[in-house]
Amino acid sequence: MPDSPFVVHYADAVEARGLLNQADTILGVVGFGTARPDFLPPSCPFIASPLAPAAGGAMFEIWSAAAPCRPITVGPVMGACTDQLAFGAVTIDEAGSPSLEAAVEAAYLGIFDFLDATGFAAPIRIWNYLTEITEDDNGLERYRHFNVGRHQAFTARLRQPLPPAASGVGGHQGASVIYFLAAHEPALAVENPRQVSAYAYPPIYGPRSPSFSRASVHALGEAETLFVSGTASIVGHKTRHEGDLDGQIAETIENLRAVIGAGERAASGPLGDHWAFKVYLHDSLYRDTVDRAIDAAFGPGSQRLYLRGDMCRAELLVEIEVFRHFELGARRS
Ligand code: 3EB
Repeated sequence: MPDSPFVVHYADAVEARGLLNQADTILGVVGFGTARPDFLPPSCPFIASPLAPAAGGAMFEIWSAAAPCRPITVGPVMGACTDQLAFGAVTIDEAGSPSLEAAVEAAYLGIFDFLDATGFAAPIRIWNYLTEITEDDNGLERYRHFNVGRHQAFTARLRQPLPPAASGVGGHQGASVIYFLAAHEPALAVENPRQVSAYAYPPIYGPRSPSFSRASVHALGEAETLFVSGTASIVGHKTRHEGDLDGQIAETIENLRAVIGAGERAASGPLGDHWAFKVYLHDSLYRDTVDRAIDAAFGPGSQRLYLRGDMCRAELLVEIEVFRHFELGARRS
C-alpha cells in the first residue's frame, strides 16, 4: 500500500490535544465552534471557521504531513509547508474593504502572494466559509458577490487551466475565511458526468460562475488522494427535490458515486482507502438520517465531521464532501 504524504483528522478537543504531541508535522488546524485553543503551539497555523459542529462541543480539522512542517506567514495568510505541500488560511477582511467582492478578491490575491512566496504554484483544494451566505447585499446574494471576487482573482493569478476542488458554505460565527492546500503541480481536475461544470453554470446563478472543479486527484509519488468538492442535490445545473430531505440525500449520494467513479477512472493507481466525509446540514436534526445513508452507500468506518451550514442555494438541505487518503507515510526528514 502506498503512503499518503498528508492526512486529515477530525478530532474533538481531547483527541486534538493528543495529535498535537506531534506538533512539528502539523500543516494546519481549523476550528469549528471554537477560537484558537490554548494547547495549540503559537507557530501552528490555525483558523476559526464561521461554521459550528452540528452537535456537541468544539471540533478540529487537523491536516498532518509525513514530514516536518515549517510555519510561514505571508501578508495576511498564515500557513506551513513541507517540501511537497503547503497549507494556508486567511480571514476575509470585509470591515477593511469597500465591498464583499473587493474583500474576497483581496483575500485570494493574498493567497496567490503566499503561493508565489513559498514556491507552490498550485492550489489543490480550497474551502470557502462565508458568513450570511444567502443574505442580500445591494440586490445580489452574498455568495454571488463572492463568486465575482474569486473569479477576478483567479483570472488574474491562477496558473492552471481549471480551478481546484472546493467547498463554499455559509456560517454565522465571526468572519468569513478561506483555507487551502497547495502543491507544486496542479491536481488532475475531475468533473461529474451528472452535473454541469460549476464554472460553466448559466448566468441565472449570478454574474460570474463558481470557480471550482467537482473533484481532483492529487498524486505524489505512489500515493494518490481524491478530493471531492462539496456535493449537493444538483443535476445538470438545477436543484432537485426541493423541500424533500430524503430525496436530496439520495441524489447527493448518486452525485458522490458518479464523481468518485470519475475520479477512480482518472487516477493512474488506486485512490486512498481511508475516507473522510465532511457533511454540511441545514438543520442539525438531519444528522442521523445522513449518517445512515452514508453507512448504506459507502460502508461504516469512515471519519465524519457534521457541521451546521447554510448552502449557497437556500433550498439545499445538505452538502457532502469527501477526502480519500492512505495511511500517513513514514516520517522523512
Ligand atoms: C454546487 O454544486 C453547490 O463555490 O466553491 C459546492 C462546492 C458549491 C463548492 C464553491 C459551491 C462551491 O454548486 C455549491
